[in-house]
Amino acid sequence: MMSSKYLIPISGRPNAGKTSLLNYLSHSKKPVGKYAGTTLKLTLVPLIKNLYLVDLPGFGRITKRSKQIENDIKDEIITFLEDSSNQLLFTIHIIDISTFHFMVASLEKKGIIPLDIEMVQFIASTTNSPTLLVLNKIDKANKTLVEQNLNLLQSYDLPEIEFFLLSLKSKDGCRTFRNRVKELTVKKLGARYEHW
Ligand SMILES: Nc1nc2c(ncn2[C@@H]2O[C@H](COP(=O)(O)OP(=O)(O)OP(=O)(O)O)[C@@H](O)[C@H]2O)c(=O)[nH]1
Ligand SMILES: [Mg+2]
Repeated sequence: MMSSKYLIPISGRPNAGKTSLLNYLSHSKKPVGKYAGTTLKLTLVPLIKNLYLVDLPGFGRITKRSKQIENDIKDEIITFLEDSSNQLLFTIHIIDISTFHFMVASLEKKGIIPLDIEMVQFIASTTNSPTLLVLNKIDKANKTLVEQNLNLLQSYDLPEIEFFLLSLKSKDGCRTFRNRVKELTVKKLGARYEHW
């Protein structure tokens, strides 16, 4: 890698739990909220020297905001990913598993590809880096719903992806995920990136 500043972006729809995940990984306390659209600005949070997590604003429907703001956000995310592609170690995409399956079912009736799928495909093609797909809020989903979601995701033509089931509320699966993030970071940047 040429650049001296490395980035790990966290993308996902509004309210999926991006900021909650960032807070967990970086021990920070950025605001999280019940309503979609809590984070509207792209925010860099340091993890360790020269390595930052990037909290991307949620793309898609945002509570009480105009279509124009949603489109501006989408453009901002796309520009960021294109401009910083050589600084990205890998990308984290997060989905709310308690609503994903239902949302996709209603979209499919209209013949629309879900934004999450488009986003993961876009990230892979633009950045050429692997994606970690986090299925969050498993505390709100039973076993059947989890399986339905996994089957659904596997029915799409997705690039090189690793799945993680977790809950940022109960913290189930969080440690495994953190370890994988560290492992990948160390693999890319070396052992001095182990201690965060
Ligand atoms: N039950 C449950 N709630 C969660 C979990 N993770 C996050 N939440 C809640 O979901 C809501 C949204 O979380 P955020 O972290 O703000 O989501 P975000 O993706 O950053 O949302 P925006 O900034 O609006 O795009 C908050 O009320 C969180 O407390 C989880 O694993 N289980
Ligand atoms: Mg947020």
